[in-house]
Amino acid sequence: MLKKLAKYLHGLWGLCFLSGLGMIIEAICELALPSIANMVYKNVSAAQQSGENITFYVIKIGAAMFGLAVFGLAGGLMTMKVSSVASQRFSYRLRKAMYEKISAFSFKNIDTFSTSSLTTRLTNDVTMLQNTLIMTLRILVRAPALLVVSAFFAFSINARISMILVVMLPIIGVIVALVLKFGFPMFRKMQKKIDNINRVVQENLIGIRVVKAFVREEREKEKFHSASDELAKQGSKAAGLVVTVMPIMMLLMNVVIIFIYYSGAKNAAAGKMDVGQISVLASYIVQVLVNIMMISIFMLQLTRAKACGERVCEVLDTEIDIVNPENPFVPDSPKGCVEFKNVNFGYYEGDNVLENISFKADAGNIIGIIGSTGCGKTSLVNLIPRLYDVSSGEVLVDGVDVRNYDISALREIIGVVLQKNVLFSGTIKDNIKWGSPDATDEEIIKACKAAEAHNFIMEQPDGYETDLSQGGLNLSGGQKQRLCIARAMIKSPKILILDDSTSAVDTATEAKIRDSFYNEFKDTTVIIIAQRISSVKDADKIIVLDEGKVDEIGNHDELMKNCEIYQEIYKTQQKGVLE
Ligand code: DCP
Ligand code: MG
Repeated sequence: MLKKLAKYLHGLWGLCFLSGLGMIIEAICELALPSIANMVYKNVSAAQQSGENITFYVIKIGAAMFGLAVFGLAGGLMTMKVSSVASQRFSYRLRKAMYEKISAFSFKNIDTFSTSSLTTRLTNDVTMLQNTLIMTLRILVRAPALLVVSAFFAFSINARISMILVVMLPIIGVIVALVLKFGFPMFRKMQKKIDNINRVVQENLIGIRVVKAFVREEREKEKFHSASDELAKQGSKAAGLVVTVMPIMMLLMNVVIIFIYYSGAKNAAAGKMDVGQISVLASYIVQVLVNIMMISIFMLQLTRAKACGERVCEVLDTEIDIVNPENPFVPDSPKGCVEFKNVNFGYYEGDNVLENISFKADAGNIIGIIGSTGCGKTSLVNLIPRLYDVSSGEVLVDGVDVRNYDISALREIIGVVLQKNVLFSGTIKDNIKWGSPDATDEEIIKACKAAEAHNFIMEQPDGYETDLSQGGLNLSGGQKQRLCIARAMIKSPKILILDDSTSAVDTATEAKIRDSFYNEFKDTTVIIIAQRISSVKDADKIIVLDEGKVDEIGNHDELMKNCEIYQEIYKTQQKGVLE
């Protein structure tokens, strides 16, 4: 994992080095100042006894100490600045890489991560890694350096007393190892709880209208409270573990200090040490222990970062299951012929949503698909632009398996109006131009006229320049559907797939849209999924699906003769009309 993440530090190692250098400068100045002060103290006492004038000496040393302090400060500031820049760049690159990866995800990949979890991973988890990097750059060099130098001084003053450090190290090591062992799963759980909060908030915000319509505000609030509560509990558990470390460390430190004073006193009584030496020794040993503590806290941060790092790597390592083949096929003059050959399909291993589907749609045909809800209509058409791959069998476009196509080239010749369609914030024109970024105004108007959208667009306050709110909320359901159809039509696709996309449009308008397929899109193969027989009645072929299998294929008249399911649907719909 470290190796993978270190990749994003490429070119930033110079900054990391500068940051370490700054820290070393600061540490040296910090260690030198007390020793100089000690020396001044000794010289001044000696001078006082001999009656020498030392004003100039004090000013000189004072200035030197001031200079040293400023130098140390400069080192510290450099580290701050450089480590911030390095970690910001690191997180920027990491986020960018993740975002690019997620953009390349297939529908199936997206199904495995929830959007809320992806959001947490892109934001919270990356920020955690960024903070850890800053901490690493600021502590990693400084703490070990101070530790080693202080330990060296301590041992040079009195090696026997300093041996206490050797005794303490394994004890501290065991405590830290235990905390890390129990801490990691806690931190991982904590990130999951953050996912959960994001999910609750996202669902609530996206579905706020439904929430209000069903007067579910109180329940939603409760859901949010319980999610926050769980996070808080998990957070305090983890924090509880971390805070227990502190008192234990303090206790150990105090034990050490008592030991030093006790043995120091014995040595002093025997005339082996003076009081000054004892206090300097104590301060160096405390310095060593403080830095061990810093390193332990840093290790805890690392454990938390490890949990986040794994989650980030999970995204980066996801194998995208729908990718371009080795020698992708790019069609010169696509015709739009679609053929299914013994296609089986499921969303997971052992799932059978579509079974043994075979049919052929010649170029320019209009194909209707009809069947009860949940029978697999959407799943079937999703296979044509390769939004999902078949489990077995083949889907052919112009005689070539869609898996051999260059994905972009394949999707370029297909216009899709998905069942769950969305518009984006921006003007109506911007939204239509999604289908074809270089479209001229005439082409836009032509597509909108064909989709029966032109008239209502002209009634909007700014016509084609009218701003749409997020998701096109300021339009009616039927208006939205017609814009989505126009967006797909403007591509002049060879294959046009309409998944239940006129369900909110009145029958008269729908008939007009259908007429434009016959008149203006003669060469386009149109696949219409519909609930109403009237929507598919004039199709060249109608596929009747039943529980993932083809029940019957034929035109309206043929099906009326020999397809029971079709007759049944027709009867119930006629009944509604006659009554
Ligand atoms: N399904 C699934 N995972 C998905 C989408 C669907 O497991 N990501 C399941 C739910 C259904 C079956 O697959 O049992 C077929 O779903 P379709 O969306 O293909 O069904 P229809 O499009 O025919 O239904 P509707 O008329 O309601 O749109
Ligand atoms: Mg559907």
